Amino acid sequence: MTDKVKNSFDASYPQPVEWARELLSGAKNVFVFTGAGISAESGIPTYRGAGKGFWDGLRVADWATPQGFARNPEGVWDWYCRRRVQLGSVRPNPGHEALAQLQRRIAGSGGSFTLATQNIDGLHQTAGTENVLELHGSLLAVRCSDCSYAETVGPVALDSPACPECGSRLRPDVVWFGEMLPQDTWRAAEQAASECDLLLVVGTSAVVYPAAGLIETALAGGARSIEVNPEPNGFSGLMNVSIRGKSGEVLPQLLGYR
Ligand code: BJW
Repeated sequence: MTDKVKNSFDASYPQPVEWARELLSGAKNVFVFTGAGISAESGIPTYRGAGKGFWDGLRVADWATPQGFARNPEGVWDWYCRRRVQLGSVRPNPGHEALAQLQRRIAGSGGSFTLATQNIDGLHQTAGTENVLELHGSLLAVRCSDCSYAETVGPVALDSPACPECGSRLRPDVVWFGEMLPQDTWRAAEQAASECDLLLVVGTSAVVYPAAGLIETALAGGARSIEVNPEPNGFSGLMNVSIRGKSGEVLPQLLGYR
């Protein structure tokens, strides 16, 4: 692979998709970091963005913080139940599927592939990606507010939120603002980001920390970088290649699966 790496806005360089393909073909350790945008074409709204984020007009502090849950446990529980049930009718899209195939291709050629997602919808796993690092937990699981009890429940509504082990209140197994990320998952993601030679960032506004810091970790380690997003984020200027488009269309094209 050529030593020259330039931003895709450089007119003397190939089209972003071709250039990104070249970076990918020379990569041995790939780290993929995804956000809500990859599931948008599956019908799950993103969090942010005027007129298109499902948090538009919602007081986040009421729904996605431990304090909000403490004030209104039943309302918050029901809100998450409704969102969990909706997951029963969504399917992975070609973007999720292309990444699952990329993992198989890289594993088959002796390389390493790690996917860390901020998403809580389980669609990477349904598409076939293995060992997904769920940085913000899972909407398909619940856990106890007090003890270590946790359970995967699938896309169902539960009306009895008492822990079967200690009787305390169950809660969604997601990470709310002000809460620590699951530490083993976080450590694994940091290690993979620091060791990768290719970073692929898909469908995130990259404003939520510490997750977004994985981008900085990978870049600080010298990784080449590709982003796929219809819109720029705060890290776009640092990427080697920025592909402006929907991940369900771009990823199959980029990865050669369509
Ligand atoms: C497409 C597309 C298509 C559209 N194709 N793309 C440092 C600095 C400042 C603040 C902090 C900091 N460190 C910590 C903080 C506080 C806070 C934070 O980051 N706040 C910022 C928002 C200011 N972080 C935390 O509180 C975290 N915990 C923590 O730091 O603990 C440390 C600690 C704790 C206690 C004591 C001491 C220290 C926890 C963060 C938890 C985030 N949880 C949520 C909610 C999950 C549950 C739920 O769903 O209800 O996770 S927030 C929400 O945002 C969700 C997401 O995973 C996360 C990221 O969003 P994402 O994925 O980027 O989505 P969007 O909507 O923002 O962007 C979508 C993108 O897709 C856009 O770019 C579109 O263009 C694109 N797109 N269509 C491709 N078709």
